[in-house]
Amino acid sequence: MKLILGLGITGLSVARFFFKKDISFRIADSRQEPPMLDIAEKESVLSDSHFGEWSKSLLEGVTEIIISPGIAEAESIVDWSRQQSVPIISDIELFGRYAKAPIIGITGSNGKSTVTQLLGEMAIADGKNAVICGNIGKPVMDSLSDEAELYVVELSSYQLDYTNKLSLLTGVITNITPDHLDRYSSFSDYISSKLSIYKYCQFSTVNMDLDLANDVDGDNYYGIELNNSRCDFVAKKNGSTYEVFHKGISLITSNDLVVVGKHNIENLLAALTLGYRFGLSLKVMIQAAIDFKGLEHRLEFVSTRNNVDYYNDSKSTNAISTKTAINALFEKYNNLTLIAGGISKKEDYSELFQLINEKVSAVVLIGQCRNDFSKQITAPHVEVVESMKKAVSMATSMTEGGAVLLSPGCASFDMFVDFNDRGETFKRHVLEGI
Ligand code: UMA
Ligand code: ADP
Repeated sequence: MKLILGLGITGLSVARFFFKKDISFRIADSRQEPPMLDIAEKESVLSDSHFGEWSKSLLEGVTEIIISPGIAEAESIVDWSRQQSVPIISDIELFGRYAKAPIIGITGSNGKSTVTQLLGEMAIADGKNAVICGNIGKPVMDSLSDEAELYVVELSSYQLDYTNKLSLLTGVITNITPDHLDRYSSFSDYISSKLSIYKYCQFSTVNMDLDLANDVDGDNYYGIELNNSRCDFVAKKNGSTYEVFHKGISLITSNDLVVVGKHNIENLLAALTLGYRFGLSLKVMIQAAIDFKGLEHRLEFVSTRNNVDYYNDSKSTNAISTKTAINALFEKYNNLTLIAGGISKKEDYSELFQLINEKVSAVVLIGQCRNDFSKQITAPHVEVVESMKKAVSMATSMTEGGAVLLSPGCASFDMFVDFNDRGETFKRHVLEGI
């Protein structure tokens, strides 16, 4: 008997799979009414289900546990399972047992979803039946297909933590900066979690700009401003333009792209290196990069009103991604108003505050940390408001020409369902012209 822990989208996808395969399973969630309960009931995939506090009896007769990534190691059920030597695996490990096509894995603190989507679009443009899945929002167990020719899978550190066995054609860590430190006892534990991806790679793809690059025994490398002969793909800056090269041959410049910023060049280099290893055509990958509009809520251009451009970067939930957004837009605008705040993470925000003080003309703060942040920001104009509606109207009144950027650098759950809800709310107020 298998035990599925968690009835979110991961648990539901695993339950559907076991139900279809006639594999007996029990499912448990520590909430009385887990998020996917209604759907699971409608699909009639549940029989042995338990909701509410974990109990040891859940483990009776269980030979393997498939755990949802949101359930921390510190939960009692994990501890009991370890004591009783019941193996715990991720949905990713289960997926690896059944996937017949090559798998490319993408992890990192920021840029995972963007690289996953871009690489998937490159493969599809090259005529491959490529499936984009994983932490990006589509559970891997809902994505298995006999027709798939390639799986492009976004992997979170949580998923990697519960993975023991997996075979990836290639994989990459886009970057590593402090994140999710509520789940890890130290930054070095988080780094180890990310680095574990390379244990599973037949060919390791390495970002040479990563501090740990020299510790990894890589097969394919990329980087910015590098004259390293080991690099397959590099980008060089000329004025405010980046030019991308493959083995010395110029392929594309940043002026050809819809997405902006150095980080998106880095994301492009990652996708090119992974795609080239799989055997995608360079020409097709470059055209797909030109056509790539970027993902919603990631430095997404919303609209221009009264000579002000509005950008939605709601997916920014940590300091580094807000720094990245400010740096990217500062290359284009010298008048920048930032909307930030929410639930701050357990990380050091001092470098972000310094950058804001140097480059941002006005700041509007929202959310739980707004008063705390306001004490540390000395930009010329700082306002603290209660709602997104007020934040947009305040930012609009403070900005004459230039750009307004929503890039919270914090989690959204104090005011919104999630980052999607936060971004949609921002866009609605911008488009309503408040
Ligand atoms: N649960 C418990 N007890 C707990 C914690 C959770 O019972 O102590 C239950 C919850 O009640 C919930 C269930 O576990 O019903 C599922 O939880 P989950 O948090 O693992 O969520 P899923 O809906 O299965 O979504 C997960 C990922 N969520 C997390 O890692 C927190 C999704 O990533 C991912 O898209 C999805 O699997 C498909 O692979 C989200 C995310 O925020 C977007 N990821 C983090 C990030 O990107 O930074 C890692
Ligand atoms: P992830 O899936 O790792 O959270 P996303 O592609 O969804 O990454 O982007 C999350 C946030 O990080 C967005 O604010 C985006 O603008 C920013 N970002 C995207 N790529 C990078 C990168 N390579 N380096 C730093 N920040 C990035």
